[in-house]
Amino acid sequence: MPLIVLEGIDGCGKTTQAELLVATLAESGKNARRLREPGGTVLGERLRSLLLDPATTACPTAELFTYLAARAQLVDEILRPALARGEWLVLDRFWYSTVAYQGYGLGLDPTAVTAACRLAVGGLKPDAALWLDVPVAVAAARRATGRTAVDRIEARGDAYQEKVRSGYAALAAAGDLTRIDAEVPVNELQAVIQRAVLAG
Ligand code: T5A
Repeated sequence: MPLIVLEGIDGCGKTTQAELLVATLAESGKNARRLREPGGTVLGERLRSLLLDPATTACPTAELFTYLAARAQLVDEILRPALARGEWLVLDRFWYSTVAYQGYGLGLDPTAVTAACRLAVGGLKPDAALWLDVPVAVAAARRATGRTAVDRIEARGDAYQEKVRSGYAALAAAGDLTRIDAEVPVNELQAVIQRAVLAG
């Protein structure tokens, strides 16, 4: 099961869990690493800076295609070659984020967004895609303890995060994501994720 995706609203705890999962996989002898979206390539990291910079102005469609450009490059330059070498990849966000954030969050047609995502990933399918679900207020409190600067997407506030969460719920209802209750301590969540990944 080499491609594992963790998803969720801002501050749900994905990055913490992605790092723990990579460590567990490495301990069991797997060649594993974490990659983040947008990012992971020179182009992707540059686009990430633009996308998260509060000084950037981008209409919803421009934002959509910028995320997709970062993803297309990551798939082509990093994901496919690494998977072909047998590496295990833990991906901090994938196309589900685009449907949730730009589709449900910004009001672009989720069906059209999904079709555009399909083009960007060229048929690449994860072996497990887990949605770490927490209420918006819990994620906001976690973010507040963890970091200082608020990026362009986070600055949209709780009402936006609620729409994004409803997008994840729709993806889970459609069978695209497996929902995991993430409103639990880090070590408990780690055990649940490990079981879900190993069960796959
Ligand atoms: N985006 C992304 C789009 O709009 N469209 C797209 O297509 C894509 C790919 C990317 C931004 O871009 C948007 C989404 C994002 O807004 P990001 O870095 O992925 O940026 O965004 P964040 O989700 O904000 O990443 P964070 O690192 O801030 O949050 P995480 O990864 O969810 O949470 P984490 O692990 O850093 O934890 C946050 C804090 O909570 C604590 C941690 O110690 C930390 O302090 N914590 C817990 N506390 C209690 N219990 C637990 N179980 C905890 N787990 C973690």
